[in-house]
Amino acid sequence: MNYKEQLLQKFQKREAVIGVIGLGYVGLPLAVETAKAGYQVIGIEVDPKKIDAVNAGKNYILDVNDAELAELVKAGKIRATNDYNELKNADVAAITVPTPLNKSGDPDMTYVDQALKGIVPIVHPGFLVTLESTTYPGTTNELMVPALTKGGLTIGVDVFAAFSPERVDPGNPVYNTKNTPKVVGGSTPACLEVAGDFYETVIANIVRVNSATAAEMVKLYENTFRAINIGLVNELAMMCNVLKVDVWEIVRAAATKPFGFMPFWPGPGIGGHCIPLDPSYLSWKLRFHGYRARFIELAVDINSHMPEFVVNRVIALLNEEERSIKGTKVLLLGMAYKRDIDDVRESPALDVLAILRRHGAKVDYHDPHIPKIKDVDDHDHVAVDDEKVPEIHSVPLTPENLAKYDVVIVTTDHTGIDYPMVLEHAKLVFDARNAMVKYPVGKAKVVKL
Ligand code: SAJ
Repeated sequence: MNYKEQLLQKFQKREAVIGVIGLGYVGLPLAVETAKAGYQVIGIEVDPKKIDAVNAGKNYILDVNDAELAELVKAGKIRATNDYNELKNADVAAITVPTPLNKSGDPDMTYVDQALKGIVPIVHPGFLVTLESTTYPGTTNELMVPALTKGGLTIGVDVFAAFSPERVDPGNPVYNTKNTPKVVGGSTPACLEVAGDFYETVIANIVRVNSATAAEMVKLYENTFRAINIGLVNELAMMCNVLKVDVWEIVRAAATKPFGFMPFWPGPGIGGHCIPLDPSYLSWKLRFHGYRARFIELAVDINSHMPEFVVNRVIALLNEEERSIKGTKVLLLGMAYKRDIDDVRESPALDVLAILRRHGAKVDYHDPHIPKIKDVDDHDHVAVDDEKVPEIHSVPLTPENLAKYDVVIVTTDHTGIDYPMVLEHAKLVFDARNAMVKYPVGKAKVVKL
């Protein structure tokens, strides 16, 4: 029996041991679903706090069921470690580490490189490595395969490599790791067969494509589609502001078209670890082939301008009352990058905060999901994790506190906010998310994006 058949048999009998590299918002849900499918799962994680939490059966990911994780850990089906040697008898390693952009906007493959450095010494004949982290087209074949085969193994014969993009929508109440169709592309047909068969035992619906590069492109297209359409509706918001029409009414009415249309909504910009970054992986790669991805560049330009647009709108409102932004007290309602989650990564609210600060405004925030953040650095206006950077805390949303602020800006439309109370006690509200639309008018003056 050859190595491919050995692996396929182990998958059928759930005898394979599965490593998941990176136990974040992608890796931990994958580890749980893989263990629930009957496999022994070993999570490799660099953060000791996460390792201890998992081994204590304590969940820290919104989309993972606390009791399920605790039960699987108690049954010994999942454990976490930072030692790759614990994978020496494993059969599969799924890489689910971050793939950020660096300061110059180029892909930062540090975490993928670190994962490969850990896997290569333990990889053995009859081993499957799948990459799930969103990355530039060609990563699997140009970066991962050479690393796995430099010790003499042959791809598609004794070692198998595939790309299978994560499609996690944090906080989505309907779609999760188990029921979201999973695209899989192999470095060779045998790699596709092995990876497809593995994922088929864990996830309901597998979509096989002809190559790892095709699978990489599928993911980038999905997220580029979103970034460009969000950019389009953000430009529509700027056009509506010029024409003095209500962009929210325009989109709402357009969305009544039952075919050939999909609504996107304007906002203060785009955040998260995917949509702001992933399209740049595609444009970066194409630049090496002398091709300029103009739609992507334009979407990045418009979306990254939205925090400035929001601040300029507020400055114009104050100007109407012959007041300056300097010294104005502003409360940002929402710091998370989207509603009902606790993640501030790339959040546009951080940019709004930094820009307001640069104009001399006095800014606080309230976010029920985010009790504190690292203060924002005016220079590159990104919350830094440096220990010495002070923290700023979410202020309680009370009538007394609201009365202290000249302007309230709705930057994230969390559902758990007492909007009627804000409308009653705030003076001026700039609603960048149209969160107030369904509430009766109160004393506050409300202006929408
Ligand atoms: N946003 C808008 N207007 C919109 C939609 C989104 O301004 O109409 C903003 C959001 O507020 C947020 C950013 O864009 O700041 C990204 O929003 P998102 O809904 O795309 O959320 P993510 O990045 O958490 O998750 C996305 C997934 N979202 C959906 O499919 C709804 C999906 O694209 C990917 O599975 C995931 O990124 C990923 O990990 O790639």
